[in-house]
Amino acid sequence: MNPEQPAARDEEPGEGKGRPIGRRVLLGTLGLGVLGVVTAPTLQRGLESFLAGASDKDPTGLTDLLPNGGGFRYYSVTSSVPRKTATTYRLTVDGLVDRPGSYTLADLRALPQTRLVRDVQCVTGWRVPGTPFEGVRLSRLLDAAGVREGAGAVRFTCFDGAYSESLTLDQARRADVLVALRMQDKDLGHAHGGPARLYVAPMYFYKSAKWLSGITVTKDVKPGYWEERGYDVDAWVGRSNGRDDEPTT
Ligand SMILES: Nc1nc2c(c(=O)[nH]1)N[C@H]1C(S)=C(S)[C@@H](COP(=O)(O)O)O[C@H]1N2
Ligand SMILES: [Mo]
Repeated sequence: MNPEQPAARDEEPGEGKGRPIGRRVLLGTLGLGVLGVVTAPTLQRGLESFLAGASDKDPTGLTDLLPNGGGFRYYSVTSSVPRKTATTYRLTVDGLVDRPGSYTLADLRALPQTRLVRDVQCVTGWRVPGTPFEGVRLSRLLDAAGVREGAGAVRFTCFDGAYSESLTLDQARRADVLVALRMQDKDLGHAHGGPARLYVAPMYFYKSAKWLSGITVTKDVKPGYWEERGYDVDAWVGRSNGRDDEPTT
């Protein structure tokens, strides 16, 4: 990405940085049999992308059993992401709050869980109907931390070391914004951003930061990874990014 052209849309949210188009075409010719053989992260990424695409056309539903099947594409802006387990995972809450702190996965699981079933819409066009997400309302974590006077936004960071997102405080406090621990009624797997990802139901899926590790209350919105590259901060499905998709909420 050329830093002099921050608004240029030559890089789509979800299209992995530097992944050549040719790879997808190549993988398409290899077929599904290669799954057990390919382990390199970048190849795996391209492969999962191919499989997700294949699942759209698979009447048997067999590819739904494969990583990120069921219509989802696997997206990461980094070529590899460290794995975090129930033992090593931490979610910190800091910034303009009275009680900064850190949650383990067990801490998050012990809080009241909210389950939402909504469509998922990526700004590149793919949509997955009726997907259950379950986790802790972000508003609960903000209330527990005690948001200070003068705060206006929330910034999210990820343990992939690169991705970030932001919401206004009003958006962050919506009842349909979760720190999700489960997706499709299963614990969130690594590929989908586990152990915990953000889930912003009414917005394009790039707002739903995977591998969530930090929640920082700030004064103003700081544009996230894709927003620095030209995508809308207020990413309402159907009312942003020049798109007219059916809203997801
Ligand atoms: N950390 C991180 N979160 C991310 C992304 C990413 O590259 N890194 N991609 C975003 C985009 S553009 C989409 S469409 C979804 C994809 O989620 P999935 O891989 O579970 O399908 O994650 C969003 N959250
Ligand atoms: Mo996306």
